[in-house]
Amino acid sequence: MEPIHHIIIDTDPGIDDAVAIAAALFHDQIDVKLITTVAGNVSCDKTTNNALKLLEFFHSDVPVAQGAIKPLLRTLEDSSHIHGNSGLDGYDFPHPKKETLGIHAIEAMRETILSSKEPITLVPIGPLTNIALLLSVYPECKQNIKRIVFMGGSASRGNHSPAAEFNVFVDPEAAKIVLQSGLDITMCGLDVTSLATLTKENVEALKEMNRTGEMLYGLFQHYRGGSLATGLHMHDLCAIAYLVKPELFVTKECFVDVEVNGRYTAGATIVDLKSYYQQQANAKVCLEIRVEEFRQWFMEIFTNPSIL
Ligand SMILES: [Ca+2]
Repeated sequence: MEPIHHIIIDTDPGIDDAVAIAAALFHDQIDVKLITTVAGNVSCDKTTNNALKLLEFFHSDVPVAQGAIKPLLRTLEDSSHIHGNSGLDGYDFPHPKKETLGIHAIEAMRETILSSKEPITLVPIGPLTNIALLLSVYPECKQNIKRIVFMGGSASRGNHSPAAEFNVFVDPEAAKIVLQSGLDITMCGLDVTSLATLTKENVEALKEMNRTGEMLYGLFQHYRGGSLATGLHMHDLCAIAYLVKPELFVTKECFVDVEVNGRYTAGATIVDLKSYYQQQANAKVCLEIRVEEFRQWFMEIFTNPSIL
């Protein structure tokens, strides 16, 4: 099958990022053109190294470009308590021989977007720093960006502060720039991603399947995004699932903005489901997910005999 989604993944691996990257690489409807890295779960040096390790593990020739080393205005607050000190604790990857492109992520994105015959979908699964920079420095790229499907935000509560989801919390100003870009935007936030868990049975089934399953199993033993007893959160994988299985999600188009000033609420996404503000809708927000079918989809991808 010809791929129908030509994407750039902007990422901060991160254990759930590793799962999302693997799913995208293995999926025959997805053509991953470029992977760019950003500071988030851990420092950008580490997220870049992790992206290189993963791609080498998958024998992938998808290029990697390193991006922003810190949020636009703020100091990085990482989440190594969830993903481990390296960001990918739990599997002993060899030191990668693969190297980055040697140009900044926004330069690499610009070249990829402007030279692509097909419009590009951006799939940010970390803080939105690189995407905000790209749209600010090279707005001409917008003409060949089909849409943005990002993991982040929440229509309800947060997971890094009472009000804010981690990716938006880390760089609220960047998220605001992206949401105000006028592009076609889908938000996969905590309303669906905190429900999108893998069960202990799913994880056990992976273990014996193939070397990817063995690798992910190792990472999952160290992942603190949920637990094996209550389910492991596959936040970032939801953005990939939305691309190829949008029927698993209930969405609503509405006005979304980001609180950047609040003492307690900085990084909160204001999702105006009831149009209190009478503002034009600027994003499609995922509100419900069919979790059982999400798990089935996950298992079909990762237990496919053709994968590594
Ligand atoms: Ca991530």
